[in-house]
Amino acid sequence: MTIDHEDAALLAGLEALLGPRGFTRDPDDLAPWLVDWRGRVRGQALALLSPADAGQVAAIVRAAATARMPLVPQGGNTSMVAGATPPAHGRALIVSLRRMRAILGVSPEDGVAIVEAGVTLSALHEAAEAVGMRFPLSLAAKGTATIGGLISTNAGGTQVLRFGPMRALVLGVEAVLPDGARFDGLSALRKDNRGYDLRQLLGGAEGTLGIITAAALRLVPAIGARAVGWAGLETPQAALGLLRRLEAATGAAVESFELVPEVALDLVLRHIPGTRAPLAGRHRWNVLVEATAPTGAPDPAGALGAALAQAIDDGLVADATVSASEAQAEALWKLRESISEAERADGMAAKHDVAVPVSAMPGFIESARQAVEARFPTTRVIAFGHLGDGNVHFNVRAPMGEDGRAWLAREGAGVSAFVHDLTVAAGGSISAEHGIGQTKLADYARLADPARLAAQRAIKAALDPLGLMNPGKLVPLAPEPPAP
Ligand code: FAD
Ligand code: 2HG
Ligand code: ZN
Repeated sequence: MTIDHEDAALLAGLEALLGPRGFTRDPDDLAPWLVDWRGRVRGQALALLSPADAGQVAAIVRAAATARMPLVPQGGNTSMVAGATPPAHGRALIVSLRRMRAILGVSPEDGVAIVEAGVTLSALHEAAEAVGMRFPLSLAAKGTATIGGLISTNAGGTQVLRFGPMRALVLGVEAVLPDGARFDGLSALRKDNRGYDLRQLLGGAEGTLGIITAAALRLVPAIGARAVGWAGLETPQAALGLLRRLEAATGAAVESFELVPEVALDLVLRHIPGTRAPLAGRHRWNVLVEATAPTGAPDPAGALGAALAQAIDDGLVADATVSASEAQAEALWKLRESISEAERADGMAAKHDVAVPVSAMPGFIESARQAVEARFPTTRVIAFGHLGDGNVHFNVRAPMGEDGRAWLAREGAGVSAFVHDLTVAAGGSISAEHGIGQTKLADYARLADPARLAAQRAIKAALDPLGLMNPGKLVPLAPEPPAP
């Protein structure tokens, strides 16, 4: 990319501000951050900026506004929708929050952790556990995904059933707005009714309204015990029936309920070293369920085991097991959490993250699979995930033996449009938890309610009139007015 005189001056100023640890233009340093986690979307950037504190973030944003330079906020770059991947054309700078990883405070009394935006989810888990608390949101990318990225995508994960998504856990944020102003909303008040809630607006904004530099997050007491069960059954409908039974039988101790089709388990067993089948036989569908108990309460393994045994006797479940140790619990979770990695190792897929009303999801999974396989013969559907939230990842894999990348380039948009049309027809959302990013932008623009789009564009224009914050993500451009 050629650089004009003004951009060269901007880059020199930023290099002086950030120093060698915070500024690089070396192609080898940039390479991993120019491509999305799935390896589907590539972009380009003039430099990778890694500020050390919120003051440096504000200085970057002000300098970029003066130079009309687009900025792409980036955390762990684990986005499933290429939300943190810079644009393929034009000028942009990546602003990585990864150096800002201080745990600023953890208060068991207030049930609050205050952390910088670059802290990983795993580091937050550890900090909370160290004081007898826990942060009740988890997902497979926890070692890499950052608090800033999780808030900006309003991430879900495997505990939404009980604790809600990221937005429900954010008590306050500190952010730099597109004009360089610093918004200090870290006070973590449990009640605060001063009008529009900027904290919630920045949550799920995918970096289009500013850069989050720190957050105050809700903690809950650490658990006393947990039990993880794995059940094999015939249909998603049976799985949902099982969830309702388990909730009743365990006194609402269920906090995760994840659907795993046979095909996903097969991929994990084939591609992920150290995994083994949890049950003796094979089952078209499986669920992983976790039940927890507070300190001092009876171990939930008893109630969970009894309820699963009853479900077998009643013919709802074919076979089941309950973890007898923490190592067994971890081994069962590894089967569920490795699905994305195993699917990636297996080849390309058109990925979808759909929500429909919970009770409609079993029917949707079956009817949408049949429709996709009829319309795109030889593709292979893999639908897994958060059944209890009415959200599955309805991924469509390339036909066997085809070059997956070529197939995706040729058919991907058509397959996704087809799946998204079915989702909207079922009253659903084309993004349950991953966001819109780049990969869902066209279908979002095509299918979203016009009032929603207009309000979203108005908010973007009001807060980021120059359109410099993560352009090309989340907010579709308004259509060109018709020629006179
Ligand atoms: P990035 O990918 O770096 O960025 C994501 C978005 O946030 C981008 O738009 C970026 O511009 C913006 N952003 C990042 N940091 C900031 C900041 N400080 N300020 C403003 N904007 C910012 N997601 C789920 O919801 N549920 C799951 O179960 C789940 N499982 C996953 C499993 C795997 C194996 C992987 C790879 C991903 C998974 N994801 C899941 C998706 C992903 O982990 C989440 O979207 C996560 O929130 C992204 O965090 P990140 O730090 O990697 O953000
Ligand atoms: C999960 O639930 C993630 O494991 C990733 O949201 C989903 O890889 C996917 O499609
Ligand atoms: Zn998910």
